[in-house]
Amino acid sequence: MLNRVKLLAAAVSVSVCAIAATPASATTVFFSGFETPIADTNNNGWDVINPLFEGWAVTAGPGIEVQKGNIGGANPYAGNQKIELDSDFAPDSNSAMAQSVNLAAGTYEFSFAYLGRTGDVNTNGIGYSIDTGVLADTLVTGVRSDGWEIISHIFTLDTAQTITMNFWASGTDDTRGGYLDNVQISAVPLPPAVLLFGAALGGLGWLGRRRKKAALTA
Ligand SMILES: [Ca+2]
Ligand SMILES: [Ca+2]
Ligand SMILES: [Ca+2]
Repeated sequence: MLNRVKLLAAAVSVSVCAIAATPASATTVFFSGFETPIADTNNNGWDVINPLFEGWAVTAGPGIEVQKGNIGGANPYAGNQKIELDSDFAPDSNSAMAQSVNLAAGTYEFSFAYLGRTGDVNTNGIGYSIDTGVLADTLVTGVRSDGWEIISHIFTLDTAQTITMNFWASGTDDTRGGYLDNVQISAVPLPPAVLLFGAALGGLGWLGRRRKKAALTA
C-alpha cells in the first residue's frame, strides 16, 4: 500500500509541474474581423457586398452590409468595421452568409461578438449554425442597450472535417438588425498532463475510499 501511495503522489506532482509549465492556451485557427477595406460606393461609410466578403459567401438576400466606424450609431466591437445581415434594399433585406473551414480532429471554441442595432428584439435577431451536425440552428437577439456580447460554443471533432459556419438575419425584414464582429474559431488543446492529473486524482479518490472502508471494517 505504501508503494502505491508514493507512486500516486509522484504522478500528481509531475502533472502539476507540467500544467504550470505549459498552460493550455487556445490557438486561433479562423478569424474574421470584417476589416477588409470596402469600396464605399455609397460614399457615406457603408456598403452592401455580394457575392463574397472576407471569405463569406452570400447565401440569401441582397448581401453583407459592412459599416465603418459608428455608422448606425454603434462602434464596432473591434477595429473600424462591423457587419449587419439585415442588409439594405427593402423589403427583402434579410441576408445570409456562409464560410467553410477545414479542421483537424480536436476540441474547438467557436465565438463571435453580437450587438442588437435597435430597441426591438423582434428585428435584431441573428441565426447561426455549424454544418454538418456540429451546431444546430441557434438564435441570438438583444437590444442596443445590452452592449456587445460574446457568444461562444465548444465543440469536438472526432476526425478531420470541413465545417461550414452559417449566419442569417432573423426577424423583421426592415434593413435594421443585429451586428456581428470578430467571428473566431480557436483550438482548445487538452494537454496529456490534464488527463494524467485527472487519472491521478481519480486514483487518490479510489485509494481514499478503500482506506475509509478498511478503517470501518477494522
Ligand atoms: Ca471589426
Ligand atoms: Ca441594414
Ligand atoms: Ca430586422
